[in-house]
Amino acid sequence: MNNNNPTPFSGNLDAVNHVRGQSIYVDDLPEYAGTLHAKVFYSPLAHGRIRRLDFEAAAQLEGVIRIFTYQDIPGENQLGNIVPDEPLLAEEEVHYIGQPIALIVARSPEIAEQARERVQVDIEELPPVTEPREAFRQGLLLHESRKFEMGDVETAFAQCKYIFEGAAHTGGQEHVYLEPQGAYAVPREGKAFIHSSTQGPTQVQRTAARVLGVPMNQVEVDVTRIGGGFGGKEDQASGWAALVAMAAHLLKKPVKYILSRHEDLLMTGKRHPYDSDYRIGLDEHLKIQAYEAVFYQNGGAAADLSPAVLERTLFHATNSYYVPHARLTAHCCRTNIVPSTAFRGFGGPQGMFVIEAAIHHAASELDVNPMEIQRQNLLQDGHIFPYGQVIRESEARNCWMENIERNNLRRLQEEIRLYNASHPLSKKGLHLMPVCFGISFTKTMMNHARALVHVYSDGSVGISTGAVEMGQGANTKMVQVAAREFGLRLEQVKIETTNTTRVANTSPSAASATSDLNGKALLDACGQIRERLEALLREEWGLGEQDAIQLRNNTVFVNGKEQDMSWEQLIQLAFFQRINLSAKGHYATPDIHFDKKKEKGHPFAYHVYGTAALHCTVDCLRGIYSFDAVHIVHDFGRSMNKGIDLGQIEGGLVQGIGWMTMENLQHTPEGKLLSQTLSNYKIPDIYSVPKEVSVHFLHTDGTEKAIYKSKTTGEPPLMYGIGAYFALYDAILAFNPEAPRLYHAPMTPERVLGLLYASPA
Ligand code: LUZ
Ligand code: MOS
Repeated sequence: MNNNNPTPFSGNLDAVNHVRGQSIYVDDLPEYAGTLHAKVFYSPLAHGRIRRLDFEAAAQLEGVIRIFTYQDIPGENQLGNIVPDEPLLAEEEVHYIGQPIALIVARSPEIAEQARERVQVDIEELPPVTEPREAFRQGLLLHESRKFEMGDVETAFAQCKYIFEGAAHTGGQEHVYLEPQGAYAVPREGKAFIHSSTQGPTQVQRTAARVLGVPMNQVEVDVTRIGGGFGGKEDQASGWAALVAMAAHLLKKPVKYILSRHEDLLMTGKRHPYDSDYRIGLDEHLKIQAYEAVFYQNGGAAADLSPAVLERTLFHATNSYYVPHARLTAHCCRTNIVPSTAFRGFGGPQGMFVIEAAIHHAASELDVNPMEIQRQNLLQDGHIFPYGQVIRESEARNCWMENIERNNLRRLQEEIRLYNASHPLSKKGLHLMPVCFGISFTKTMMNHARALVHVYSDGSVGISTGAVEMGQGANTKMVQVAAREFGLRLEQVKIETTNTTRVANTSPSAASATSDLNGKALLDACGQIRERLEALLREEWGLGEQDAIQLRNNTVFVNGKEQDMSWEQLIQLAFFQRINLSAKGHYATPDIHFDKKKEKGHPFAYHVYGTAALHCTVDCLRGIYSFDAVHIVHDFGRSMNKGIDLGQIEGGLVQGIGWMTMENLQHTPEGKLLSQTLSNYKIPDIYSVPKEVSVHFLHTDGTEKAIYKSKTTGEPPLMYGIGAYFALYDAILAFNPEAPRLYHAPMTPERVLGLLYASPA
């Protein structure tokens, strides 16, 4: 049955409930009678050995039910998935400030909090390490180092006309999802039922089962939606869920723990800070011949997802540029800060910043605009990434050229030049930021998904997938898929919660892969039901192979002609014929593979391309700045929901600009996070977003590997924000051409001011 009747829709089905405050998050669930509340007691020191713990005063507080330590854990005291190196509750040693040591369960969160203040701990202090380069020197690694190589780097450097080298730093980033981490566990006849604010229901299920010492079928995880994730809840939601599951299991009572914002800032992982070294070599035509980079990743106190994040840094270390001779090395360094974790872009942005810095460095030394170097080096079909994948359907050049033409960037450059010449204390800057992001989990095994579809006997449709709605519009896209496949209106399809008993063994909603993987699994399930309906109609109506049946507008069409049979009548007929109206779908991304021994392969289903032009003004007296406009040309393929996709681009851009300019995570040498409230950790607000953002949908054919050829939009736009750093630099150099080349993000107003008045390095 062929069904090409797209239901055009733009927007998010959750919007109405969101604005009415009727969307349900974990803390909005009605409470079961007898619910208890938990809080962790955490390490006050970054590194040490626990000598003595005294819970007596805490336990005596009225309303405290129990205090659990690692000794109470029925199963394994282990959170680590890639590397088993992270206890759920600390045993003899502590490795970062905020590390959970004990779980206090009380009648209310307030009592648990008071009890926490009464806990006494005596820790023998050990020297902490907070910087990745220092960790590397001491041999403190979370995982073995990785190296991607292509061509003959040394020979290529020897032949380069220009060589520049330097260092770069990018800081961490706090996710600041609106809904903090949290979970609510309810014992049900011995089984653990967990509501969790997670991107990965299966990760939570697996971890809770491990901690409880029970098989996975004794744990059910349910997610209605989450209030933002951005990677922070890809793996790090599991610990909170496992803790409440353990308490609920042992106390046989419902137990809930929703972190306060302060606890969340203190105890949960953030984007990985990176320190990097680069060396770039160009020929006389400004073609990059050789590039070498060494990345020191600050992974924090446990591996968490760091080895996978490290890998994506290597995959994206050359971004949208072709580098024939590359050597990229990355070290996963262990330090005494909270374990760093997934954050939109997953190490990719950190890699892209470094090559953009190298290009900026070269351009400023050679006194050309970085655009001249970019132009010579954008990816084209037939080029090869350092990891061996051959470039096909590259839109790098098209996006870049289209941006320059459509937005009159040559004229804008001239206007900026005139403005800067006539404004001694105010300077404008411009940077063009190309992005190329690989789509698929880099771990090939994770690229599969399932979906479950029920058509009820009244014709209404219920769907379940492994996709977690986190504000990104995954649910809307899933509903669109089912509606389109059955020729129904969106209102006829209901999407259910994401639940491990309906859809098992899910990959987390991450890697920008959610809609493609789950959407295609859903396509498979809907297709099975359609085939059964088609076979029924062929038999009932005596149709031949050549007759085309379509489902459209809630009606059956044969050879384009509307039949006197509505969808509801068809379903009733099928039900009376005892036809199976439910189906389970499956999808596994074809043609992807990667060989870690050779560090070569074809890891990505496709790439997303785009270019952003960022335009800013710097106040050279104060160091403050604003973004006048950002113009984006982005390759959406054939967007299936322009409203959602546009929202993803705008949100990603602003989140990226925040990371590059104002979000400043600072630790003391003792490992204490200084920016642990939202009054001293600043994220972009309505006043700091660009005054104008335009997004042009580049017209392309899309790719079969994307759902309906609608390329994913999740992570790629964050990396447009990297251009903010270099746009500001452009303005700074207009004021102070002697300013040293310093690639140390974020470019806070303080740092801008320093550079405006700095003498050469
Ligand atoms: N998570 C993951 C990700 O486990 N693997 C990935 O490749 C990835 N990429 C982006 C974001 N999350
Ligand atoms: Mo992610 S960084 O959870 O796609």
